Amino acid sequence: MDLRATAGGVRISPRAGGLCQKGWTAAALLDSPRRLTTPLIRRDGELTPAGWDEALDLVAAELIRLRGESGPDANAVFGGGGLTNEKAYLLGKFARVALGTSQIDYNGRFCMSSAAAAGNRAFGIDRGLPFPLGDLTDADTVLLVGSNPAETMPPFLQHLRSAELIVVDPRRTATAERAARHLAPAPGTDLALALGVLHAVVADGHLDRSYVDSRTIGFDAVWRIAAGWWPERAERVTGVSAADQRWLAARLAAGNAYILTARGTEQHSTGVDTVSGWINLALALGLPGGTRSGYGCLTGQGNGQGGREHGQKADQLPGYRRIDDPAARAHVARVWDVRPEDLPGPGRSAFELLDALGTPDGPRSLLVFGSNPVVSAPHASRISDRLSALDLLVVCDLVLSETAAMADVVFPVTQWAEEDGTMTNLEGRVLLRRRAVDPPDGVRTDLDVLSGIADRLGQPAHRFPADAETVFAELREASRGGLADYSGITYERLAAGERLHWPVLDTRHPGTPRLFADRFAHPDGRARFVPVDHTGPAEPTDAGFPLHATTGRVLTQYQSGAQTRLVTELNDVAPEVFVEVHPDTAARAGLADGDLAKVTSRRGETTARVRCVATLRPDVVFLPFHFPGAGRANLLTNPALDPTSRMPEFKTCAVRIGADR
Ligand SMILES: Nc1nc2c(c(=O)[nH]1)N[C@H]1C(S)=C(S)[C@@H](COP(=O)(O)OP(=O)(O)OC[C@H]3O[C@@H](n4cnc5c(=O)[nH]c(N)nc54)[C@H](O)[C@@H]3O)O[C@H]1N2
Ligand SMILES: Nc1nc2c(c(=O)[nH]1)N[C@H]1C(S)=C(S)[C@@H](COP(=O)(O)OP(=O)(O)OC[C@H]3O[C@@H](n4cnc5c(=O)[nH]c(N)nc54)[C@H](O)[C@@H]3O)O[C@H]1N2
Ligand SMILES: [Mo]
Repeated sequence: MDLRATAGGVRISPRAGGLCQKGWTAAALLDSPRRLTTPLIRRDGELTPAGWDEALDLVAAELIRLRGESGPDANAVFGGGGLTNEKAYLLGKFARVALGTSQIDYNGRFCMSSAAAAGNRAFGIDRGLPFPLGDLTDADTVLLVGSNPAETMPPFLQHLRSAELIVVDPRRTATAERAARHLAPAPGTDLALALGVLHAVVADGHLDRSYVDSRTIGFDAVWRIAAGWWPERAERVTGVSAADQRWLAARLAAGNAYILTARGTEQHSTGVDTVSGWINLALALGLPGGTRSGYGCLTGQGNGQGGREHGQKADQLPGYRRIDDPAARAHVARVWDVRPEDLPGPGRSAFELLDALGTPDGPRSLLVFGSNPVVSAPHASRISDRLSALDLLVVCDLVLSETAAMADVVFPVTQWAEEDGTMTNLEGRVLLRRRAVDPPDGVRTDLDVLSGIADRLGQPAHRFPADAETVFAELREASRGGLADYSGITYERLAAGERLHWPVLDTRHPGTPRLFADRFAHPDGRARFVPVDHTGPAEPTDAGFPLHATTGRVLTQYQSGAQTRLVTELNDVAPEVFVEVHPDTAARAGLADGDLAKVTSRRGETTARVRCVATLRPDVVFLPFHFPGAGRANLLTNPALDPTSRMPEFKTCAVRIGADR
């Protein structure tokens, strides 16, 4: 397909659910006049065009200076779940080897980290779907918890065509509209709901005793807590009726059922425990590892799965290894040809890293690859302040994002159709994308940028190759023997059309589409029930801030909007931030549909256009987070972090709403 022929002509058909990832990020943007095509250096306060050598020399010299003055942790790196596996891998190596810094994390921390941590805890491994996507076609029932795929993953809906859908979401979303039943808990109360339904499973005789006995451990401790969560009590906390909870328990116990979670239930300061609550429910029903049943987490970003496996996380080495595990350090150090003791230890998590920038103990420089935290990080005004306090901010991007606009140096990079690389999809299958079009003149790949800086930092050239397949060959070795083992995957096999789900142990191994068919990944092969209890949002509502604000996405904008806001056909559908409000709540605040409202939390305020939505809970307002400046939903959000995943509480904070005058 000639992508350029479709450029500018992205077709949007929300009703038909026809828009896919390519629609958001691709065609029109390949040709956008807003594409960056030359490096930029800030001079006298202005970003001005510069040559590649000049910009790379400047960055390397500054990194060396800062390291000399303040030590290796003076330099920090922020990556992205949209980067290819090769980029994510090389970025992690670049941080640990070329910079010697422990200070690297990425935006996936804001995305799937809670589900990842809960999956590791229960199953001993984290792969979004531990079964092939196609299995869902045979489902009788699919419970979607905090997921709105009608807007966020339209192509995915085709797999759910024959299933009865049940949606758990405070809002009556486009997905909930298609569902057989919609349960609308108050934001941040999902764990109470999961406990209430688990109580009903046991009390009404749906517990799968033989599965619990043969494939799991820890049920008794979980039941000690769930026993106290009779559905009527859960109803008082969540607003979901006890009858609906009992109905759900019975429905999930009948036939082939899947429980799938996404950001709505995960992006909380209790996100890991909440996902554990849903996994406990799935285990009690005997779903994980069944022939046609299971639990899974729906990934988000282009490479949400692979991006979390190969070392751009603060605590991680390639192959989903832990950076504090001596055996893992020894293996990866061997592949990297460095000494294990020279590898740094774990660094700060995403929000903590951003929040430490430019503080006396924090990093003095930040290199950003594939993220726009000025818009997408919680308590965004605080993050903008921290970025301003840096000695050096370097951003690699295709466009001048809000974060790039603050940078000292900007590098223009290629995007998906213009370069080779692999991505790993939500079912753990590795996909090869070949360069299909020529990049604009003046643009280089992220791998080129890393290679160029590493070279100037004195690294030998072979350590930081710019060729994607060469990087992948090294990634295979680094991942060998790890949980996410890619050692048997080659570009050749992928190009030949093989469908390879990791782990792939050698070049003849067929891959592992169903991870839990016989055993879970803990040494004893059993899944763990994890005792968790409901505590609720970090910031409850009160008289001053009586409403729960929750945030999320709309069909025609992608993420921080840096790309989609530039595509007229997409942007025109939702060109400015809005706030969904129940008509009664709006009336009480003196607001009508179409008015400009001021939404205020303890951290800041956002000005947004009122959309009255009669199906919304009166105690909830919703804002999309795709918009910049004074329209940033993240001016409101609460950076309270989950103790395990360090996920911020994007999905609930206390606000009030009033007229904007
Ligand atoms: N159009 C579009 N598609 C996208 C993206 C995009 O920006 N735009 N981003 C991609 C990425 S990176 C991701 S991570 C995925 C995210 O995909 P989703 O998780 O489907 O998206 P969200 O809109 O963040 O959240 C889903 C729902 O959670 C609900 N919710 C809020 N609070 C709660 C709660 O306490 N409990 C429950 N159960 N639900 C709650 C919201 O009302 C929302 O409808 O989408 C991907 N696809
Ligand atoms: N309030 C609120 N905030 C949220 C969320 C929410 O639900 N509510 N969701 C969170 C989630 S799930 C996510 S994933 C984050 C996403 O938010 P961000 O981390 O900001 O991610 P993007 O907007 O995708 O930013 C990607 C940037 O990288 C650029 N880019 C794209 N591809 C490449 C590439 O290959 N290389 C380089 N160098 N640059 C590239 C794009 O042009 C864009 O400027 O937002 C989080 N923030
Ligand atoms: Mo995400």
